[in-house]
Amino acid sequence: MPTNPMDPFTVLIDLENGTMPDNTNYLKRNASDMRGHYANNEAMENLISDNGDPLHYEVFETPVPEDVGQLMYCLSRLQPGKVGDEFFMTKGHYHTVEATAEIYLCLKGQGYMLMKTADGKCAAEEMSRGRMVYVPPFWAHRSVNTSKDEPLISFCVYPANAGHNYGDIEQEGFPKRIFERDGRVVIE
Ligand code: PAN
Ligand code: ZN
Repeated sequence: MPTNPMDPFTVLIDLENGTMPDNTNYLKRNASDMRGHYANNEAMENLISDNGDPLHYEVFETPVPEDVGQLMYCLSRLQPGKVGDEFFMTKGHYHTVEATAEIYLCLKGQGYMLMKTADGKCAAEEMSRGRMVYVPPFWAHRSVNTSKDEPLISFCVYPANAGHNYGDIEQEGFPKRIFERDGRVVIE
């Protein structure tokens, strides 16, 4: 028996609105937090100045201890929109402990999980209600909302000791981006 066992608990998830009403951790990123991540920097500056620095995405958590054996979980809610013709997306990251996987269960919306490895592999898996994306160990991941008017909502679960490495993605980017061209979703 561990010396300090945790008690079981439940958490309410609002499946309709994609929130965790009793969250104790709330992270919000606006357009200005995403500078440098999109292909068109000028479109990003215009979005910030002309549209009041709109909300990009939110993450709701009720964290558990970041210990080996624990599972961290969160609700991720990514707004629809575009920077130029590139769809809104999350920053994306590797896990600091690289050999840790993650499960994303899409609860609502439409989009893709873009994934890449440090040695150049890239993948895009579709996200839609009820579809689960398995992000294997060593794969950086970023979600992209391709809907015109609906948030992309996912429930994520990953080892609590995984940590987040944003710096490498800020430098490397992803080999592919997702655009709207002539009304179609294009990955290139
Ligand atoms: C998710 C992400 C969440 C926000 O919980 O952290 O979707 O994306 P960024 O972390 O890239 O800003 C996850 O992958 N956790 O490991
Ligand atoms: Zn992750």
